[in-house]
Amino acid sequence: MSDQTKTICVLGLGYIGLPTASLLGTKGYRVHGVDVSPDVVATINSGGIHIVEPDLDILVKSAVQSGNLTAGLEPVEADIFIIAVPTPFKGDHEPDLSYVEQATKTISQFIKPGNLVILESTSPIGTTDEVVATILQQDGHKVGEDVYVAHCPERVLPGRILIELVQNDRVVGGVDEESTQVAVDFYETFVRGEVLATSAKTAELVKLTENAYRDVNIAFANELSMIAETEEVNAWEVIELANRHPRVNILQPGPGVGGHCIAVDPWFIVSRAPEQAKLIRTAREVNDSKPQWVMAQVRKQADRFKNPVIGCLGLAFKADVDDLRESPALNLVQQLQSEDVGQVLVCEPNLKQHSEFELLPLAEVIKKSDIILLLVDHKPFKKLTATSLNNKVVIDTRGIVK
Ligand code: SAJ
Repeated sequence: MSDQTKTICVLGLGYIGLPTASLLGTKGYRVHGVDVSPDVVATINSGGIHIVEPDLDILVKSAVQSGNLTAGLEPVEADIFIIAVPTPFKGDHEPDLSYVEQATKTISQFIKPGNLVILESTSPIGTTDEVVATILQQDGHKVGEDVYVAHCPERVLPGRILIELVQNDRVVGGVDEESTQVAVDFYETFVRGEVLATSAKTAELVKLTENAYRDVNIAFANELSMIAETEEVNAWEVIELANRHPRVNILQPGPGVGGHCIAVDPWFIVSRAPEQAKLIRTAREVNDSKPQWVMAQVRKQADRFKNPVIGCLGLAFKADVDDLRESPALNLVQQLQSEDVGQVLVCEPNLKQHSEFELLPLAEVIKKSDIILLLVDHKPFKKLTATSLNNKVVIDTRGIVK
């Protein structure tokens, strides 16, 4: 059987599962996507999407119209199963693997000899073997003999998902050599980057390392921005000039680190190696403390007004997405509201509505506010200039107002 006549079942139709399922659908595979939300399933079956991501609407529509992508609440038999469910943390930053366990149990009854099971969810070291392979084995499947299990962590950047899904190199680690090879062969059918073979455990740590590395580097920028503010110098100018050194490349400060990846994954390393992971833990703490520092800045400015109106620009966790998960911007706006620091007005151009806040047009927020709190570097906000905000107090956490 040629690869493209194979059937694929994708578990989880979120930011990774849906782009992957629709891409594979347009590459000729017959794909069935599974999600626990009836609304998500209905939206996709009608050719629509429930998340904001450039060009995803076109891809999903085309995959659904060709008949190669269907969605449902239950899995179906398939040649390849891809698990792309969330791996959040719970309690004191301990990994919550219940979605991976549940997904594995759900597909177990549909698995036949010759099938390949891939875990794409970012996972703590050992998950592919100790959770996925172990559950399948307990259910009577002969992992390594006639069922192949591998980890291939997703590494796409929200906002560039469809480009990076194809162009990025992929790291593929099986629970045994044959599983690795079968999974590598599959990814090579649609990835233009290199597909790099390793073990499942190494692939797990590679992925966590990538996000911890970025977190540590953002923490450096955030720490620097707080130092610069105390010294009354512009942190972004410092960084721009320091980056003119051939071996320096500092990232950008912001109101904190959000999203379901970078703010979460480093904890998977810390929880497994608490003694050794000192720098990784500190970076997490620095980034997590940044919203409180911004909060203090807003309070200080708000004290200058009798009835301050605070215009908050952006709720999403980063530029040009609608994703609110772990968003420092959203947390800050919620805190400003609950602590009654002033009247809060909100503009979030990537959302149609929000359950807690009325979303207003940018011009209206600017006109009515005393303080402009710039939280996300969305494209429309990048056009703002000091002149257009001339009589306002501006707290620019992203350093974008010219
Ligand atoms: N951020 C800054 N300053 C920066 C860069 C980012 O404050 O210079 C903030 C963003 O505003 C955001 C957070 O960090 O709140 C994370 O944003 P991001 O763009 O760095 O990363 P994500 O979470 O969108 O995607 C990351 C990517 N990982 C790496 O770049 C190493 C992506 O490739 C992964 O696939 C993704 O995590 C994931 O799913 O794990």
